[in-house]
Formats: sequence, C-alpha cells, structure tokens
Amino acid sequence: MKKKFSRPQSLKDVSTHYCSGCGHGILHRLVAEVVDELGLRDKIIGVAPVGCAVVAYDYWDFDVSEAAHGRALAVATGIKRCLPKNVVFTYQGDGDLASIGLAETVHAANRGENLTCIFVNNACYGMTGGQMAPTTVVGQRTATTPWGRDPGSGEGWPLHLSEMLKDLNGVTYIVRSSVSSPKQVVKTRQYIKKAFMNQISRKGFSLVEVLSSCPTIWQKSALESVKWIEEEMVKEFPLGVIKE
Ligand SMILES: Cc1ncc(C[n+]2csc(CCOP(=O)(O)OP(=O)(O)O)c2C)c(N)n1
Ligand code: SF4
Repeated sequence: MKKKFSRPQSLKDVSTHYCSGCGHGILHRLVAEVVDELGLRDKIIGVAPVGCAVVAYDYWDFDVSEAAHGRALAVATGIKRCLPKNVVFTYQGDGDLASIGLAETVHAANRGENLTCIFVNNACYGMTGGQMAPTTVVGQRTATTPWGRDPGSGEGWPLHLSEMLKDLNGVTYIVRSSVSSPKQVVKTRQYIKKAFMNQISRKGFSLVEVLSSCPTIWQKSALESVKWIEEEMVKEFPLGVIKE
C-alpha cells in the first residue's frame, strides 16, 4: 500500500521539548514539509530565535544558525548577502521579533531584504515564564499583568506588527494565519510555501505571522487554547492576507 503520511525528511526523528499543545511543533513540521516539497533541503538556511524555539536546529534536518535575541533578521541579512543563492529564513517569537528585535525587523523589511520571516505570535514571552509581550491582548493575564493587560495603566495596546510593516515599500507579502484548526494549518502551509517561493523569485521581504498556542503560559488545556485563539485572539489579530 502506498504510504500517504510520513515524517518529512527535513524533520529529525527526535522528540521535541515543547509542551503538549504548543504550536511550535506544528509549525516546525510545516516548515519541514515545505522545504521538502520545494526541494530546498540543501540550499535552505534557517536562523533560530532566542525563545522557546531556541533549539530549532536540533529538530530541523538542514542548516540552521542561531542569533542573539531579536537579531535574527540582521544575521539573516548577512547570510543572504554573502550567499545569495541560498534560501534564508528566520523563525521568531513575538518577544523576539516585535519587542527586543523591533529595530532589526523594521529595517530588514524596509530595506526589502530578499528574506522569509516566520513570526510565531503566542501573545506572551513563553520561554522566560510568561511575561507580557507586545502582542498580549487587552485583558490577558500574564506574569507581569496578573490582573489582565490594561492599556490605561501604562501597559499599552497590542502591537500589530504585520499591519505596521505593510506600508513599507520593501515589503512584498504579509499574511496572518493560525494553527488552531486543520483548515488553518493547511492555509499556513500554503502561506509558508508562497513566502519561500517569493524569495526564490527574488521578490523581496515576506512575512508569515502565525497565531500559535501556548497552553502552559495561558494556563489552559490544549483544546481551550485553540478555542481561545479562535474566539479571542483573532478579534485583535484578524487572519488573512495583509499585503500581496
Ligand atoms: C537581549 C535579551 N533580552 C532578554 C533575554 C531573555 N529572554 C530569552 S527568551 C525570552 C522571551 C522569548 O519570547 P518569545 O520571543 O515571544 O518566544 P516564545 O518563548 O514565546 O516562543 C526572553 C525575554 C535574552 N535572552 N536576551
Ligand atoms: S512555554 Fe508555551 S511556547 Fe514555550 S514550549 Fe511551552 S507551550 Fe510552547
């Protein structure tokens, strides 16, 4: 019988350290599937974040570099400019991409670097114990907003990074999706594929934002977490194509 479902070649046969129900594992697989499908395994170079996905290089079976917190797009810029024939992508959390590395993100996008960026928005700083992130939604409880994020108390409003970047001339493609249902997972895979293909056609900067679950920090079950994405998070961060 023909085998229809198997582990992507680009994903090592190891268990990950992610909590059960965490979106990082699903996204790692999607990236690996697309790399296999496009035959990029020998020419792709990933840049891993500082955050829960810091050891993504232990899971993907292709070249992956590491960057200091927030600097992935600066490192990726250097790699891509030295090795323009390679396909280079960053994989970054919201703390990494939208807070600590905001300057690197804005300027790489504004320069129109021919890169692909995968932005994992789980509305918190997962790795360091669940502090408020720029993307934490109003009313959301975190370690540093124990009564819920309150813009009136100096905590500010959720930052819409994708919408902020869309008006930059250097930006080719921005989409927001989620991993909260099989349908959304399939869409996310298509978006990642398109973002890689844009780079292959030298179209410039592409970013795929993915609303991703963090059951541990959200103190919810895996099922409650996907429900929370669909019922609450998407109100703040609507899904769909933002720039094409
Ligand atoms: C310059 C710097 N500041 C802070 C830290 C500590 N730090 C490590 S991971 C992390 C949070 C990561 O959150 P996020 O990027 O959203 O990824 P997640 O863990 O949620 O996937 C922080 C603050 C650091 N390593 N370097
Ligand atoms: S803390 Fe959150 S983001 Fe980190 S591995 Fe656990 S569920 Fe995933």
